[in-house]
Amino acid sequence: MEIKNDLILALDVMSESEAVKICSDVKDYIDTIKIGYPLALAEGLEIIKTLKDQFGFKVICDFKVADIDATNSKICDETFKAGADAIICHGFVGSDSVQACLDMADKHEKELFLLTEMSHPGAKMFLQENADAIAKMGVDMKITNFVAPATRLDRLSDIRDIVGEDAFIISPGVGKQGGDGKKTLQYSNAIIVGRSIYESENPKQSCEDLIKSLK
Ligand code: NUP
Repeated sequence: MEIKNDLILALDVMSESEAVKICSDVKDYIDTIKIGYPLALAEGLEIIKTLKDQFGFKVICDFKVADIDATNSKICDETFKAGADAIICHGFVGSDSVQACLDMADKHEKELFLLTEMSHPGAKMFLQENADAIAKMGVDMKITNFVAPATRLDRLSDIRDIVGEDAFIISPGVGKQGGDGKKTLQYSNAIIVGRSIYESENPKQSCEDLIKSLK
């Protein structure tokens, strides 16, 4: 996936009007947005098409799909039918659940991102000790897109080693969660940034400043 300025906007705002306002502000700098449950639950899956049609963005749906295989298939099918270019799934549920997501992504000729270790402190409780195995499972399943944390560069580096140079890693946790964008991009292909852009007084300026800081 080609991502302009190696920057994905996490659009966790709670209404279409806020979403459209932020997107209008940053559209010159961004071509890929990530939508999660906050906006999708507030506005419905139609928001995907609305933003794609209005701004021409690629849309990654961060639904952290984590159910049994049959249910994962249905979740992914609906999400791709609604226009998503990619979906994020969890790996801890095991390979059958992840394979269901992968099969549905293939069927729609769209992309799947496998979440390995999460970026927040709580990820150390259960997820961290299994994250390498999750990444390895992804490699064995021929998955090429991964999500790994900007908040722990040592772990991001470990995960890069496991998935290999040709894999595509996107990393949340820059800005509000404490991660550094430029350092993250030593290991990652793109950063995911939410609040430090959409909560800013001037999202356009924040975006511009952030992109400068990555160079
Ligand atoms: O490990 C993860 N950490 C994380 O923050 C996996 C994620 N998908 N996210 C998401 O990235 C989170 O739900 C939010 O949408 C975004 C980070 O936003 P912010 O901390 O920059 O506001």
